[in-house]
Amino acid sequence: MEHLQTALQESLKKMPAELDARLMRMENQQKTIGDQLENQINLTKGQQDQLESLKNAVPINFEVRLAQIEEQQNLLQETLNKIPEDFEQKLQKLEQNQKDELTKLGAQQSANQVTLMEIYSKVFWPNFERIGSRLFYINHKDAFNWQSAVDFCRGMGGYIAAIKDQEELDAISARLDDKSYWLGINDMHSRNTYVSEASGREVEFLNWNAGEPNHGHDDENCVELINSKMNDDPCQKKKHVICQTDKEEENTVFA
Ligand SMILES: [Ca+2]
Repeated sequence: MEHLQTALQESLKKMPAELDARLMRMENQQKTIGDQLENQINLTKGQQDQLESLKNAVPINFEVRLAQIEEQQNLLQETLNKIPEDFEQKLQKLEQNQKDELTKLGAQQSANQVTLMEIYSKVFWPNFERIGSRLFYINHKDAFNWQSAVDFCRGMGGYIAAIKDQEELDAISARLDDKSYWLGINDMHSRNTYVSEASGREVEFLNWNAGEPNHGHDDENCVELINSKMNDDPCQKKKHVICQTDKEEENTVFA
């Protein structure tokens, strides 16, 4: 019994050291597990935060809006698919329509202008007629010296005529008999410088008869038209006259 007691005591004496060591081991294990658990918890918490912020970022009606966007995209795609053929056709049609309208408008405008010009000329120059692109009045019956011829045409609301080109000369000549007609051309101020009475400028077109201008007797300063040709003749001689309505400006109403 004493022996047993001694052994127990011995054992009890040893115990604290053993217990301590075991307790230390357990404590360490527990600490390791605790650390791991804490890491695990932190990790989970981080994921949770992430999820939370994602949830906040997604709008509440996300699904609805996504569906709308999808629908819009489909519509857009359908429209885009249709564009090449439709668009080109429509554009061509539009362009053609526009061209047609412009052509019609142009024709209408020209017609209006002609009508207006005719009305205008009838009101202001009732005795003038269109010959080529301009209006003329040919006096076949009276006889004027050159200055009276100038005055006569002014009295008619126009100017004594200077012919602008061969085409006009031909058209006028076709309406004349074989008599003489004064033109609004002279070289009174400077020999061989032939000036238009209407414009005050040197004329650009002359069609002299053979041997003219001859400045006969030194007093042939006015130009007549006879048998489709021009001749310088004394200004005091009496002849018929041709009048025009315009001053031969670049953009006259009847140019
Ligand atoms: Ca002559």
